[in-house]
Amino acid sequence: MGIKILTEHINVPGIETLEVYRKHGGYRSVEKALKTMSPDEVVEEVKTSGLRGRGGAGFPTGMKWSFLAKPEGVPRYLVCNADESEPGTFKDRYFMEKTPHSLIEGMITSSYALGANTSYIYIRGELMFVLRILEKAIAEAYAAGLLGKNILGSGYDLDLHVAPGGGAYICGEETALLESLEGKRGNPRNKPPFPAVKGLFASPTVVNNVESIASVPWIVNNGGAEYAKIGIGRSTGTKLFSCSGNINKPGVYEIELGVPVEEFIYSDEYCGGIWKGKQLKAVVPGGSSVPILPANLITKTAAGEDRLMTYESLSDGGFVSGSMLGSGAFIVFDEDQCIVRNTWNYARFYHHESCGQCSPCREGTGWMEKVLHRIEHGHGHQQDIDLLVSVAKQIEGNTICPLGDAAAWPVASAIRHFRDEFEWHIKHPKEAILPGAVYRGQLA
Ligand code: L3W
Ligand code: SF4
Repeated sequence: MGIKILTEHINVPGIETLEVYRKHGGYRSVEKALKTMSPDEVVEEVKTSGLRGRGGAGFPTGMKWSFLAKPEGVPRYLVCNADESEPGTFKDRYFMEKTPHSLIEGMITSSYALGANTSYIYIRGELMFVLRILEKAIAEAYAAGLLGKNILGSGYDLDLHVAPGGGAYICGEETALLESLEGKRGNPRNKPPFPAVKGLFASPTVVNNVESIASVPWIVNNGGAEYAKIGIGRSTGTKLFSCSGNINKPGVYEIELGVPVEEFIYSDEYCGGIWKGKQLKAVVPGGSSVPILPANLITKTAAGEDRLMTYESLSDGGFVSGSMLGSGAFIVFDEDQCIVRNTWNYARFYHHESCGQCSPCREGTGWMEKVLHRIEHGHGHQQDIDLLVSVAKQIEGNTICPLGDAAAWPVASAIRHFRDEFEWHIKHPKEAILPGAVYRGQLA
């Protein structure tokens, strides 16, 4: 069992209450930071820790905090992105539901570091039951003097609000989230300016994922240097993974970054191997927005090295500039899964969720969905495969927000790694549309 930073006490009965949470060391970071550290010292510890954003992009949290503009007389905000909607991602919901005070503690310590006196948790609209859990915990924190005026007699004030979204995936994009929080339609803004300069209500704002914020108390309690010792290379600390698909033990696992992917899939401590002893076909390591990797590339890189659960190791060899660790949604496909059907399913999702502001995304996601639909339903043409690649290329890098790239990558990577499966669908349409029909060529 590796070190547990976020989930050590997650199964303690009553941990969702302030009383039990405090008995297990809860809110120590608030006492330490507010009474013995300056805000800049907290920022320095987070920088030293090497903590990277857990929402998908892996951007260094301390660096983001140090970008926060501090004009005189202008309020600053911390906004927690709890709009978890990425297909395959359910770590933040699980975490908030089980241990809401961990997030609230992280919000107080982080808001203090940033000089924010009003902060928000923007939560996915479908998670009303989690919103109620958070609101109850926030009320307990106010009653105990951990929120509100003059927290623990330190002179620092913080008001914390929970705001539900309306259920649109795009509101998880940080600038769309801010628009939504301001009461407007959740359309992404052009960047720059980044939220750190002009964010909520045009004020400097930091937007961080739930898990990133919840990692801060441990860093404050133990020091950034201790955190940096956990993990490997530039992938420091622990990370939550939402594991789903054809595995024996789906669920949320906290791992020290650097565990070999093979161990993660097959060990009983984590995914427990492929369901019913079937053969592994492919893995989407970081949520539907990242490329799919075939079985032969998920445990070893093209150079034959062990692939590790890190930001650096999980890439598909230059196809995507960023990491494929993404939001930590580890989706496993066994030999009975159809890649074409799955790719169409993703395309349908992105088409539905596109906000429609930019033409490449608005039109391109629709075209990809239609072409994939016809291939999956036995009406594909040979040229459709290159057409899909061409549309994906024209979307990538040409849109306001990353939803365009997120729609293009799964399609382009599925074709890159499973082209023969697409060709089989087109050449054998009557066979391919039979219920349960799967191309098994690449498994031989
Ligand atoms: C100030 C600069 N700030 C960058 C900040 C920026 C943002 C962060 C990362 O997308 C990915 C996306 C999804 N001055 C700055 C700066 N920043 N340069 O750093 O920015 P960026 O643009 O690299 O990414 P992003 O817009 O945050 C996130 C991918 O995550 N994803 C989806 C996740 C979905 C969920 C969910 O449902 N919970 O997490 C999965 O892989 O495709 O590529 O804060 O402001 N010069
Ligand atoms: Fe909207 Fe898509 Fe453009 Fe993002 S890329 S702003 S979702 S149209």
